[in-house]
Amino acid sequence: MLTIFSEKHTLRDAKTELYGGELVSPFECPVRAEYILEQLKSEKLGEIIAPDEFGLDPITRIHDSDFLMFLENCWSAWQAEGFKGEAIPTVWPARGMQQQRIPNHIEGKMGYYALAGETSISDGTWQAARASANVALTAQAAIKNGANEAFALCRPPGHHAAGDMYGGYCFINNAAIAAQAFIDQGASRVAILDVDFHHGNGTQSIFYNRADVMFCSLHGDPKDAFPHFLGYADETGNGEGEGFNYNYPLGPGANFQAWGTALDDACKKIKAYGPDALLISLGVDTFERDPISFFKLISDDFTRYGATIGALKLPTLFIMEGGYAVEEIGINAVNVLQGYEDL
Ligand code: Q9C
Ligand code: ZN
Repeated sequence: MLTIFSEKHTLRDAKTELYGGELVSPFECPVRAEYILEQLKSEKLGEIIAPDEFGLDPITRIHDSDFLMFLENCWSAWQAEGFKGEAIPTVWPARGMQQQRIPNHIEGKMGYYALAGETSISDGTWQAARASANVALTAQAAIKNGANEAFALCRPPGHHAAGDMYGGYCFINNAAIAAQAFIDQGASRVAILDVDFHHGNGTQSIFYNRADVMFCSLHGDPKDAFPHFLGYADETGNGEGEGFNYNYPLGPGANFQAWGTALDDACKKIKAYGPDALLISLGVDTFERDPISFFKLISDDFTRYGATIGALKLPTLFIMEGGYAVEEIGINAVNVLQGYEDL
């Protein structure tokens, strides 16, 4: 399998994450990508290439330009205030307050564009997010040009980022821009299967009113898990998009039996939809020893579900999302790709 990887992921190297009332070293850290890369090499999965530069056009198909300008300028505006730490929001447009007017002050802007407060913005964040988007777009182009599958080793991840919001370690929605690229190049239907432990709220919201991109997500029940405010089973799409969004929330302790049953159902939906391409938002934070998640998949389960995805026999673009048990992140991610290939 062809892998796309950019060294520029290291530019995303925040020092702080607001977690349990403390500023801790971020779970979403550079070594994650390095472990995956090492495992790809030692398992000889195939060629690993650097991304091409696609510019902002395919990104603005999904994200608002004012939001992208905010991401680009946030760190310098924050520093200009003389703040000593990394950029973290402290105020939001909560219930009953103004939702439409974007403040001038960086503290107001942070709250306007942030969907959560754990994700610090710092020097290099924007550059790494851009490189991550280029990784996804390069993999998409490879499939468009005839490859049957590709792995976009994206970092930072993307599935929590909405059209105008960042958070949950995500800034640009890599899966969404790749799906949109397929559509813009002539695909009639694209399916996104999100197997990250967390609900892909950004991807869901981006395509919620559309029938040309189906979204299916298996995740920790929002009653109990981040992002808490989206991902319920009764969110099935809106307008033309009704019937093209499927959520499979699962409770604490879900093992492969429960998770695999949900996967089989999602795969049935995808098969019936008959997409031209399949995107997998590949988070491996479903692993039993993930430090911030509560599913109980073991490493062999990742191989098993890779084969289930392969059985769909669709052109498939794997896009890296979460996974924070760094020691095993490479094994678990590459197991999915090998399960897919060895089918
Ligand atoms: N107590 C991704 O996997 N905070 N993002 C969770 C847990 C945010 C995860 C707090 C988790 C974001 C791409
Ligand atoms: Zn996740």
